[in-house]
Amino acid sequence: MKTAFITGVTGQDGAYLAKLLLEKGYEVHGGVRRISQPETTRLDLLGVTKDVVLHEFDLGETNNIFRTIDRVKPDEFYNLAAQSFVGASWELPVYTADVDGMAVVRILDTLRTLSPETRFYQASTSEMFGLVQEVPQSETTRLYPRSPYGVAKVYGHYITMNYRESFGLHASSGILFNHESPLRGKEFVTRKITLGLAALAHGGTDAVELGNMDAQRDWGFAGDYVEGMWRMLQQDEADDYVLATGTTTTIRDFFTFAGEALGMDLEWSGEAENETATDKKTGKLLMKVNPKFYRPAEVDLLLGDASKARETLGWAPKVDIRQLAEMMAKSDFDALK
Ligand code: NDP
Ligand code: GDR
Repeated sequence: MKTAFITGVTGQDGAYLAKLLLEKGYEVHGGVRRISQPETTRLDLLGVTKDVVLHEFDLGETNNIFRTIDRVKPDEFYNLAAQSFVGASWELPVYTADVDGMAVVRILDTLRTLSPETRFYQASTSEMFGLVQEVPQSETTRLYPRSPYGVAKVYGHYITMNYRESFGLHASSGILFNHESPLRGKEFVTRKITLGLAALAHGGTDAVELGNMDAQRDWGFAGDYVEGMWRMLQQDEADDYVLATGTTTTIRDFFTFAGEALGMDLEWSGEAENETATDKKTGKLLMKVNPKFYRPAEVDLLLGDASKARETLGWAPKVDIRQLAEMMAKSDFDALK
């Protein structure tokens, strides 16, 4: 039986990956940080909490990482934990640098010392591409991060590559484009939209307030993406791979797809700070722009080229953007019943 350790097991991807690895017969260990109220909601929703061995774990704590790896010595180590909200990274730049950047070398250096046979996965991100250099973006696209989060993740990405090249560790980075699900954190735009629309569909009156409606994202389903992570660690050679759908969508269009999934008929009017959406059927205001959600620097367009993952890993996403919007909107609608 193989053993895996997942940092960030309580997060969206951690929960889906834990379920996938359990189904594949792994012994799954996960890192949980100490907070005032232990939170295993996502693992509970997937019905796997009791099957995961949980360890007290914090990315900021070098000796804790050292002891945990010494105890578990996993066959595979997935580093999914992070301060993952781009918007918060301008308010928490030093913390984000430590947790999303420095922590990666804490783990890699411990693996090098204690468990060099362990295969390592780093959660890199399309946010590293930042200011558009080319479209679509692939493993060879120049990096130009636009947020403290993106900058920290670039360090994590390059130090993973460096430990692979310096010490021969089986260390891979997945450059994942945005992936969502009903388990997505409520602060991310897709979930904020589907939660807000579900409440409006149930008779609520609070329009969803959003920022930049023109940003474009390549959105896939988290369940598909964790399968790609696992496939990367099954290769004989470690490498870096983009996972993406190859389709990009504006925030506005995602909003429309989610609204339509709940039976709404959207009408858009105004521009920029004055943009609004209403439901033609009821006349209800569904969305208004609030500039407080604009970011100091924006990533305007993400569109990924996942040919390498398709050809080498045999990986392909199964859920398209309309299916994803519908899945999330209906899940939130049902949960509010
Ligand atoms: P989530 O925000 O849902 O989960 C983050 C996890 O990290 C949570 O389990 C959280 O714990 C944990 N965590 C945060 N800080 C620490 C810390 N100091 N020590 C230990 N654990 C900590 O993120 P996702 O599941 O969406 O993303 C997983 C990874 O993939 C992240 O690294 C993210 O940056 C990256 N990524 C995500 C993409 C996406 O679209 N989802 C795309 C590309 C990359 P707690 O539950 O206590 O908060
Ligand atoms: P992102 O996701 O920054 O791409 O990072 P997010 O959903 O936060 O933003 C996507 C785009 O939507 C615009 N936007 C808003 N965003 C939020 N959160 N709230 C709003 O009200 C709002 N209005 C418009 C944003 O400006 C942005 O352009 C996610 C995270 O999962 C990262 O961890 C991961 O690395 C990247 O995806 C790939």
